[in-house]
Amino acid sequence: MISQADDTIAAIASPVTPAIRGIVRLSGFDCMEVLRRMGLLNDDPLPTRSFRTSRSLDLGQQLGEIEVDLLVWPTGRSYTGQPSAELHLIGSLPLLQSSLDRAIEAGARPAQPGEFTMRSFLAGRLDLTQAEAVLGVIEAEDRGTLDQALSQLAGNLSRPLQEARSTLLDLIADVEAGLDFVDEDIEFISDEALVQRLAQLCDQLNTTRDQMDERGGGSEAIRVILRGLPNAGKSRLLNALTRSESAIVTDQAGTTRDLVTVELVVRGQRFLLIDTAGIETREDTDPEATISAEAQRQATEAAQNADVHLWCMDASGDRSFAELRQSRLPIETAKRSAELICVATKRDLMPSDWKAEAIHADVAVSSESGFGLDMLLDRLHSFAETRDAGETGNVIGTAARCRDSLSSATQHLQQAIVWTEQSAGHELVAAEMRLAVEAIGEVTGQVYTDDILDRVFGRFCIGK
Ligand SMILES: Nc1nc2c(ncn2[C@@H]2O[C@H](COP(=O)(O)OP(=O)(O)OP(=O)(O)O)[C@@H](O)[C@H]2O)c(=O)[nH]1
Ligand SMILES: [Mg+2]
Repeated sequence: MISQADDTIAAIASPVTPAIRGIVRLSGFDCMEVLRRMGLLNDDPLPTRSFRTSRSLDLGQQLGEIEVDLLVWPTGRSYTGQPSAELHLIGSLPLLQSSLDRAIEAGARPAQPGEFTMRSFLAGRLDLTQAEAVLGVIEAEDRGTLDQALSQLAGNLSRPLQEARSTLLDLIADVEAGLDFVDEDIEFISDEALVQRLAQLCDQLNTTRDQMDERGGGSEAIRVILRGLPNAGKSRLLNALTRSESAIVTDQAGTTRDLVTVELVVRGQRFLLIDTAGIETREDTDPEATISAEAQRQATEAAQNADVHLWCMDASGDRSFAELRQSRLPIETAKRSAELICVATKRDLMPSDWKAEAIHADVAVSSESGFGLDMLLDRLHSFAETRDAGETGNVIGTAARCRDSLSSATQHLQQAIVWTEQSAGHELVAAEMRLAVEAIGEVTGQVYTDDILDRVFGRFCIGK
């Protein structure tokens, strides 16, 4: 991806749904030449500043000539740090597509996902955390994520890290300068002062990492809600999974009223299991009607924020998941990224050759014998892994990546402190400090590998 970072790329940069206006974006070294070949610019010398003008673009026999608003950044002073342009036209897909085709005929190449943003990053316009934030803004599903992405874009995350990095570079300079004068016993910084400064930096990095966690990074617990009819065995399943007696279990339908939330950690991944009242509607004349209605309201509200829905059904009953699955009713009002897992409960009450598929369930479990609980935990864990891989939570991707790098940075700093305290020699101390600088740099993009770049930019949509 990096080797060809200055050829001219083009893409439709607006949503490909009908809209009033649509945008075709171009960027690259010979972008102005491409515009000339498209008949949008003549041979006159261009101004050095960006400009906007109206032009007509010939889209061939069928579509004819259309009016476009042309925005041009003739020099490197653009978002991508390269000569760039945007064609604003009516947001009809055939027109946008033909305009793009014209650009490609004129020498541009179709852009890869994220390629515009990557160029911006390579030009030093954005650091990696900001680039991921752009992705966050593009993909933000809800208000909270959007705010988070925007504040990240504003450098909320990268600024303290840039500062820490530059302080650390200054300190390295002091330590290394001392190495040159080691025979003359000249010290640029005393060991005590160095240890103190390194410890401060560790604190600073830890604070940034904690802030990231608070903002809902990779360690954010996955909310798993247990739902189903009364007596389906939800509460007992919660207890079995968490090896606790957190929820009351009885053979009476309608036992659970309040939400019961218990934390569960599976191989390092945090989950919040939420037990709910069984789904029911009571007659108004029922003395329990008000309590029941409130319990239902709480359960529905919790369901809207859940990431995983464990829909429980008694295997020994005569119901099946077939209809539920088809209607997707259980997660109709849930988050777009929510996952539905259909759980057949009370497996121990069924013959040994009975299979979960008999009632179209994903897994069969028994809270009595423990059957299937591991399989269910595996399902939850793999959901967490896919989510962290960035398929649904892009800001989480940043946070997880940053957390690893920051942990590695603090480890190196701590090692530098140990070497200093043991008077192990300033060469070793400086080497650890350099490793810490690299680790911080991975976050802010000063040091980057193709692997990281591909991970970050590969997730963008084309045209961004
Ligand atoms: N044999 C057997 N009984 C179970 C199992 N799971 C639950 N039960 C029984 O089924 C009854 C209902 O269990 P609960 O866990 O309270 O059911 P619930 O879905 O929480 O019910 P509500 O809170 O009323 O909605 C209890 O008598 C449990 O002991 C199981 O795996 N095997
Ligand atoms: Mg219950």
